[in-house]
Amino acid sequence: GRALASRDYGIGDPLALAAAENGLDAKVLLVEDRRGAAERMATALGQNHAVTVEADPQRAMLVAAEGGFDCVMVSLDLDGFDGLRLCSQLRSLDRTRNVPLIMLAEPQDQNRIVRGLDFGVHDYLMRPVDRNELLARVRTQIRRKRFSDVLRGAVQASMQLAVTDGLTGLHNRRYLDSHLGTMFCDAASRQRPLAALILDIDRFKSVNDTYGHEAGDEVLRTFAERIRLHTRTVDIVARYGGEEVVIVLPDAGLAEAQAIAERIRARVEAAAFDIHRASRSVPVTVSIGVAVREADDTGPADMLKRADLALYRAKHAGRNRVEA
Ligand code: GH3
Ligand code: MG
Ligand code: MG
Ligand code: MG
Repeated sequence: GRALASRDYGIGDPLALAAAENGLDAKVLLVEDRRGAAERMATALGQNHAVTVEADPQRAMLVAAEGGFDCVMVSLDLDGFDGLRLCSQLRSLDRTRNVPLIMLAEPQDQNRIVRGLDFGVHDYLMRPVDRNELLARVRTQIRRKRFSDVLRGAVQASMQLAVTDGLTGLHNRRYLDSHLGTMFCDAASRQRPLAALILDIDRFKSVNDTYGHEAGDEVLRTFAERIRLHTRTVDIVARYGGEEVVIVLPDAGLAEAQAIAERIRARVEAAAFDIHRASRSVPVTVSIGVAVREADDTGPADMLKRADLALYRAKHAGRNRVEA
C-alpha cells in the first residue's frame, strides 16, 4: 500500500484519526551493521513496511534528516560507534525530533537503555530480537506517531483560526489587541516611530443594499487582498470591525504612513470590484485615517483614537481620501 507519512493528513479530515489507527505501510529506517540481524529484521518488517537499512551512522543521520521516516531503529553497538550518540543527535535535530526511535540492545546495555529512555528514546528491543515483538513494538510506535501528528496539526490549525478573520483571512481584532501593546512599548523604548491606519470602505451599506450581503462579502474579500498586496509582512493587518481594517506599521513615520495609505487608497479606487453573483463590477473607494505614536501617548489606544478622528475628517471632507 501507499506509505502514510504525516504530511498526508489533512486538517479536519475525518479519516485522519481512523488512518492513524493503522500502524502499517510505514517507512522504517534500520541503523544496523550486523548483516545477518539486519537482513532478518528487514525481511520481517518488509512485509508491512518499506525498510531502509543503513550500516554507517553518519550516513544514517543524513538519510534520517532527509525525512519521511515513521520510525528509526538504532543498534546501540555499531562498529566503533556509540548508537546512543546517534539517538541523541536524532532527538536534538528539528527534522527528526518527532520520529519514533527504538534502540536495539543487549541485556548488558541496561545503563545505556535507561539513559536513552531518559533523553527521549521511545522504546527498545532486546537481542536476540523476537520477530513478533519487533512487529508489535514498531507498529505501536507508528500508531502513536500518527496520532500525535494528527493532534499537532489540529492544535496548530485551531491556534491559527483563533487569530484569523474567517471572511477575509486577515488577522482579527483579538490578534491586533494582543500584539499592538507590545509593538507600542517596543517602539517607545527604542524611540522608533510607529504608525496606525484605520481604513473604512465608503458607502459600503449601499453595496449591501443594492447587491445583497453576499456581494458585500465578496467586496470585503477583494478589499482585503488589495490591502495585503501593499503591506509588508512586519505590518499587522487586522479586520477591526465590519468593513474597517487597521494596519499597524512598525518603524513608519508620518510621511511614510501617509504614502502607504495613499497608495492603498489609489489601488482600491483604480479597478472596479467584481461581484460575480450579479455578473458585474462596482467602483469602491476607501477613506483612511493616519496617526503616529507620540511621545506623551500612554498607550496604543491614544494613537488609534487619533487615527479614528482623522478617518472621521476624511469622511466629512468627502470620502475617498487620506487624512492625518
Ligand atoms: P461610510 O463609511 O462611508 O460613512 O458609509 P458606510 O455605508 O460604509 O457606513 P457604515 O460604516 O455605517 O456601514 C458599514 C456597513 O457595513 C454596515 C454593515 O451592513 C456592513 N457590514 C459590516 N460587516 C459586514 C460584513 O461582514 N459583510 C457585509 N456584507 N457587510 C458588512
Ligand atoms: Mg462608517
Ligand atoms: Mg464605511
Ligand atoms: Mg464602518
